[in-house]
Amino acid sequence: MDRAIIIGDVHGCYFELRALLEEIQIRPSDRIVFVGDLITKGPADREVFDFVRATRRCESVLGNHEYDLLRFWRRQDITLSRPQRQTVAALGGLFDGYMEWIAGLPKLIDLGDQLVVHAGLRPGIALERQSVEDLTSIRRCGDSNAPWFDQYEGKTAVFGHWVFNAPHMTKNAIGIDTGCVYGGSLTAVILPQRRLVSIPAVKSYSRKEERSAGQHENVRQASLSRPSLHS
Ligand SMILES: [Mn+2]
Repeated sequence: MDRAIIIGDVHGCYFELRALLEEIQIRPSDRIVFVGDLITKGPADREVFDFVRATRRCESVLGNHEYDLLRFWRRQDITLSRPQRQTVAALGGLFDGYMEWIAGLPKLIDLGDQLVVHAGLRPGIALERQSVEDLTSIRRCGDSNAPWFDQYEGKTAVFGHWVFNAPHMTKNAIGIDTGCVYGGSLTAVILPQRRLVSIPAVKSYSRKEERSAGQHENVRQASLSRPSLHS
């Protein structure tokens, strides 16, 4: 049976990515889909970008960090965070080429029975009307300010962005960012079986304080609730 392997936020953790693919025993017929945030905060941004670009069956949706770099490249009004500036430096003279590739990434991939997005979907809004900001950054919404995935009832969405201690699996949403770059693990979910595979991080590559300024409020709010929140 053809499988889709959905991989959580890599954030430059190339070693763990290769170990994860090894553990899964990738087959030629597998479709490999990343939830975005391939880069920033980790040790090997270029290697991860190069691997995903060069491997024909790999795809990725746009993450908030790719989106921020894209806006910076397009000279839109954005101030990069320190980890993002380090990524720009790591990409060096090849930055333009990487950004041309990033500019072509989809914001959402529809696998048929499941969707793949970076952050999530705004409940009650049609797929084609979801904003790029919501798709790459949504966390909480509505009058209750509850997590989007506790309110969403559409086609099963596989997402990253929200760091969980363990994969968060419900009928309509599967969260697979288990915080590899913070010393957690890199997780994949294999569809349609919903089998989870995780590889522990070799070490913590980034402290959780290193976030862009605009996210601090979310983080304070999240520290009161059970699942920990990081970008
Ligand atoms: Mn993110």
